Amino acid sequence: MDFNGSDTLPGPRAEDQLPHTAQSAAKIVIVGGFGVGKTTMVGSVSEITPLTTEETMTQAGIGVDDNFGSASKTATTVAMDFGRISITEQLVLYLFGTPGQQRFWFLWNGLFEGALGAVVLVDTRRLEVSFDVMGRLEERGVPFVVAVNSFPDAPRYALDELRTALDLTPDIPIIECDARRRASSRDVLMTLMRFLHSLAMTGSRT
Ligand SMILES: Nc1nc2c(ncn2[C@@H]2O[C@H](COP(=O)(O)OP(=O)(O)O)[C@@H](O)[C@H]2O)c(=O)[nH]1
Ligand SMILES: [Mg+2]
Repeated sequence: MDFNGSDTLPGPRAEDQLPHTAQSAAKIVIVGGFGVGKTTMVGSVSEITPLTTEETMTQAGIGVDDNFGSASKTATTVAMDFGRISITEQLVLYLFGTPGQQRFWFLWNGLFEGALGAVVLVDTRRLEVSFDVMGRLEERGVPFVVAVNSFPDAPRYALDELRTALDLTPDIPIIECDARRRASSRDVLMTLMRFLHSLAMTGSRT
């Protein structure tokens, strides 16, 4: 980056300014296994240019990151994705896409701090990855919904079959999505917001 010899950082861009009507903000995390579509989802739904820390996969990741089913993927998020979406004129969500790879779990404690809820993105070719992620959310008492990202070559199951396979209790919402589509990703977030609202109404947390 060229700072023209100045040691000051560029100021915020106009598109990054919060609407003046915004009154409350919530932190939402988007978690899931490697290559499941977290960066894609944050990118498709964010109203600001998302920040993404990606690095080209190196030898260091080979054999460590389970690459099955994502052979064409050459970049992986090492830190996180960050985006923002206004749900209403008053409510703004800050989105944090977090790596599911085991070697980045040390980042998780901080990333979950203050999170209102989570979206667990699931790839039906690698359901087993989701168990660890969901277990960690449960440990930390972060409520979540499950979004099944429909890849064309992934086996398709009925949602209640997936609910059973993932061992989800009946109250946890599970929906299909296409993380590349803004409307679909937005639906996922709205499902989470409705779920959080219903938990607040009943006074319970998962
Ligand atoms: N067909 C299809 N491809 C997707 C979808 N979401 C993501 N992808 C592709 O899957 C690859 C991995 O997605 P990425 O967002 O980088 O995964 P991440 O590791 O979870 O951040 C990319 O090449 C995306 O273009 C989806 O809903 N459908
Ligand atoms: Mg990513």
